[in-house]
Amino acid sequence: MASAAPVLTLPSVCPLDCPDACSLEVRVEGDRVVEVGGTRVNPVTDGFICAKVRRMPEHVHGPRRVRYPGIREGRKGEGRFRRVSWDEALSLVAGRLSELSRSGQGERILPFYYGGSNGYISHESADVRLFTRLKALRLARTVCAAPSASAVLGLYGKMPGIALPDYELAKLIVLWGVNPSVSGIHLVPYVLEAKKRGAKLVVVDPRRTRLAEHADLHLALRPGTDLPVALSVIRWLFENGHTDEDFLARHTTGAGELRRRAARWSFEEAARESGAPAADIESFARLYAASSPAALRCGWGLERNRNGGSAVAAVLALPAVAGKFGVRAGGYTMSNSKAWDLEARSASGELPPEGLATREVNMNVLGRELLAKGPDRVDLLFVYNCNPLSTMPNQRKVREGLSREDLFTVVFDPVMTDTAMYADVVLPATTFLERDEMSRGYGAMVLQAGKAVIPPVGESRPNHEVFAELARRTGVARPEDPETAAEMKDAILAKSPSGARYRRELAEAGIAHAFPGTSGPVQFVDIFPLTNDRKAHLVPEELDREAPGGLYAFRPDPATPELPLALISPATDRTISSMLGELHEAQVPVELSPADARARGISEGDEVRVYNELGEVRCLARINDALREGVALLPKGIWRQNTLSADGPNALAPDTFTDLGAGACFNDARVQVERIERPS
Ligand SMILES: Nc1nc2c(c(=O)[nH]1)N[C@H]1C(S)=C(S)[C@@H](COP(=O)(O)OP(=O)(O)OC[C@H]3O[C@@H](n4cnc5c(=O)[nH]c(N)nc54)[C@H](O)[C@@H]3O)O[C@H]1N2
Ligand SMILES: Nc1nc2c(c(=O)[nH]1)N[C@H]1C(S)=C(S)[C@@H](COP(=O)(O)OP(=O)(O)OC[C@H]3O[C@@H](n4cnc5c(=O)[nH]c(N)nc54)[C@H](O)[C@@H]3O)O[C@H]1N2
Ligand SMILES: [Mo]
Repeated sequence: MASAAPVLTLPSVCPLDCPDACSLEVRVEGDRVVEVGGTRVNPVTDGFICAKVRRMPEHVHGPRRVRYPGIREGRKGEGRFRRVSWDEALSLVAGRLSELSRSGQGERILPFYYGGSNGYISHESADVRLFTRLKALRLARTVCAAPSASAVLGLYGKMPGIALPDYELAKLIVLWGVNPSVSGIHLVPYVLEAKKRGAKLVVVDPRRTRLAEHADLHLALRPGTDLPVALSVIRWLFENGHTDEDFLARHTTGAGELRRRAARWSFEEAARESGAPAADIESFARLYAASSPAALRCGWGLERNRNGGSAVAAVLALPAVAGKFGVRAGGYTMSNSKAWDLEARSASGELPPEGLATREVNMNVLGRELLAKGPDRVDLLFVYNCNPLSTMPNQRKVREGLSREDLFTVVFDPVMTDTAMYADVVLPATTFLERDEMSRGYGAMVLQAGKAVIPPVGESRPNHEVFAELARRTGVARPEDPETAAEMKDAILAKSPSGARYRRELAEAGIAHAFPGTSGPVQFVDIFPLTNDRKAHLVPEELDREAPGGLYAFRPDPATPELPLALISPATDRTISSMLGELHEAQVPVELSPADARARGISEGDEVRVYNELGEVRCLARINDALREGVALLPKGIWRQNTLSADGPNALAPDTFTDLGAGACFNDARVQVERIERPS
């Protein structure tokens, strides 16, 4: 029977954790989302979006959607819940929160969140207000970008980078530890256009990515060895007169010290550590010295190991040393999130002074924290905007922690994630299509505000509503607190020096630009480092103190003869971190290079065990000739249904810290792979 539901096409904005911040157009029939596509409101979106967000309708209305609050029945991890009212669920949760907070045990409450949907309204706002006033533990949000943010902050004070559209003007593009074909697809057309206009392309990545197929040079280095490669290029630039002395004198500090620290890295030494041929590293150095504008897109693949912070710092020092700034498309792009002087935390309401700050927990050691006894024991875990069982290191420990019978776990999510299966209370969250949001890109330098396109599915509620209600029920709400999305948005804009302009542009065009009227800023012309003296600090003191052995000190590969393979776990085009993973039932194989597979008698489709001292994953094998020898791959964010043993790469990822920023060392996982013999 034909339905009479009206069909509407409504604008929206993608707030998911991706550089591109797409402007969307959503087709809605009655209360259902039926199609999601891109528009040109954000010029970077250019009318197209990724395949995974096109599947939002299935995510919003799918069978794994959490529609009602639930209280656990059965054992932790079984995922059986009894439907309850919001009132019952919230009074239970608020009761536990109040009990701990009022008895001076706020530090037994761990709020646990990351990006989820990256919007300003949905995190670091009403949530932080609630948990700070309850004197709960504080969370160091270090799972991603902590080492790179430390490096950028130290060298350039988070100066924004080259705008994505400017890449088409470059004569040389370097993609370093980044895979835009998957992780930010709107850069790709600009790269291909630049190539068409004669630009050279260099890719630095342990595997031959899709864009590496188009590259003039591909440095297939061993994971974790970017630092010696970058330092050897820096050494060569200094020794062969390819530095811009005038620029170094006027705009930098620490050039002499950087030169000293790079001196030991000949191309041959860098080749020995990285496995990339010395002649190729030298070709790259010569090409970089000779080309302008040279655009360097630094990604996050190189940060996720013991040397990650120093590696990013050395890579980002390249344009300063070689004098590549000062022209459009010359310089670097890392994260552009700091193009905005917007902050939800300070706008969310009055918070206790810093001096009263509670203990901070590093999210990368969630498992350890949940298993701690004594004064540091966590009694209440509140997870939102995050799926830690899939995404945090040392999965076995996280699972053990979540299994603790005396831990009270709340999971607030739109879908029944692997983590939610371990909850005592599940709360249904709206997706971004069911609530108002304001969000910015960290690649595309645009700010957009989106309105709900359908009513909340089931009884789901947006974050800000639930955290405001919990604040009321725990007695920490104040009459002047901004509560609705509109109030939050107003408060955030009101705190920003540029807020009035953003508000006007949002009202007029639905989009605000960080650098209106241009394709983007020119580094060291329009914008300068946001350091105290407006100079680039090539060996910043604070980073030098923090890094073990000092900044730019190389820590060797953790492989052993028993665990020789480096397991990397990059982004895939199926999911965004683990999000949308519920839509993928198929087995996800571990990928091996042909040589490594042959040496182990492994053929395509075999069942294998991938193991190290932390755990063992049983899965299928795929032979991939795009991987260099010695590197294995299992993508990030896979769910329990995707492997034979119901776990993923994080079962093998150590919970050690990067040299800067105490970030995650996912790609320091060293493993062995073995074929599982079938009894015949
Ligand atoms: N489709 C999709 N898009 C995403 C995401 C997603 O999960 N799916 N995630 C989003 C998030 S949260 C982030 S942080 C970004 C991340 O986006 P990217 O920076 O692209 O990050 P990764 O996919 O982790 O890794 C990029 C590349 O680094 C390579 N790599 C691994 N180890 C090393 C190394 O030691 N050195 C070098 N040079 N390369 C190495 C990998 O092979 C991979 O090709 O993407 C965002 N966009
Ligand atoms: N092995 C390995 N692991 C990795 C990485 C890696 O490279 N290798 N990369 C890491 C990186 S880069 C990142 S950023 C982290 C990300 O790790 P997570 O922060 O866990 O990210 P997601 O898997 O996207 O989980 C976000 C969750 O938030 C939910 N959500 C979305 N919108 C809302 C909302 O409005 N409200 C609420 N309450 N919930 C919402 C989604 O449904 C989803 O379950 O993963 C890390 N994990
Ligand atoms: Mo990330």
